[in-house]
Amino acid sequence: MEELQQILDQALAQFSKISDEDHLEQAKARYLGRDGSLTAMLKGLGKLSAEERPKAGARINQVKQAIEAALQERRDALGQAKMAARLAAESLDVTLPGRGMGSGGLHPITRTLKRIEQLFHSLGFATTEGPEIEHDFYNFTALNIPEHHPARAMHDTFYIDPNHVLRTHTSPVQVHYMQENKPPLKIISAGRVYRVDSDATHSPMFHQVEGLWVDEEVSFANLKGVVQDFLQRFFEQDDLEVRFRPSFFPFTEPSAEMDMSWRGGWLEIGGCGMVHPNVLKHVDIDSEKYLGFAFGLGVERLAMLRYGVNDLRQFYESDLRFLKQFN
Ligand code: 2U9
Repeated sequence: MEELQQILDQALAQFSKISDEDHLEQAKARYLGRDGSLTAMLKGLGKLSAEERPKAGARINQVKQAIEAALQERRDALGQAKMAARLAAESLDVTLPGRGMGSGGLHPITRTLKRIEQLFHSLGFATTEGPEIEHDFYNFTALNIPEHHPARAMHDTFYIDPNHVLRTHTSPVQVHYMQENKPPLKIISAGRVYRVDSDATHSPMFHQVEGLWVDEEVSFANLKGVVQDFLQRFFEQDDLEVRFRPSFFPFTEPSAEMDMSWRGGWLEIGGCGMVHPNVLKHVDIDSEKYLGFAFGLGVERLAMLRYGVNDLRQFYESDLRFLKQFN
């Protein structure tokens, strides 16, 4: 019986030192396993007399239950310690401030385009779009740009093949529109255009906005009014003045360059004119009955002036420090 007490003391002492679940199960085998010390004692009961056996059996069972209880207690304690360690390791401080998500913004040129379109919509112009790769008929021929005009040269225009170019202006969009719609027409087309040119004020890809108004009675005076009204609203400057200087474009006659008043001087801002009769003829509009005016503005130029940017290339360098300033 003393031996039983020793086994129990030993088991309890051993279990309390174990801090690993696998080791605990191995230790259990030493007492309760097939070759365990307590199992050996149970087997030994047969050698006892019938008188001694029940008492001894009851005592062994008592110790067995005590060992099993201690084992279970230790298992629970180890399980709880394991869970506590895991919770501590994976803990999340829900009181920390959130990291947030970087929200993107519109490119300054996109913002400028939207603003331009909005202002022309309010003047009754519809917006049109067209492809950036154009047949030379739409980019040049229909716009009265003759076969050997320098604008058609390889050093000015990006050719896809001998008959297709990256559009050099947005005017071909208006040619498509005039083929598909009858006057009166009042449209603007804005978008990317391409020219072989690159320095602080020229990018090989840039944006234009062009306006076209074709009707039975439209005049150069209407053109001046529309352009001035647009520029005054775009720059939020009611006393902004516009000046027209005679010029030449193959697709307009008469033609003019447009300047606007800026910091006490004049700044060239675009070109314009009355649509050349040959352009109307190319799209089967009766040039005796209808006439129209057209104008073109450089979008980067407008954006640079409005935002105070002095190098056009900054728009296309994808430098977030620059771009973030507009959002
Ligand atoms: C059609 C007929 C005529 C559009 C015009 C200009 C003059 C012009 C420049 C402004 C700055 C190009 O981006 S820029 O360098 N544009 O000077 N544009 S008249 O004339 C048209 C358009 C469409 C059917």
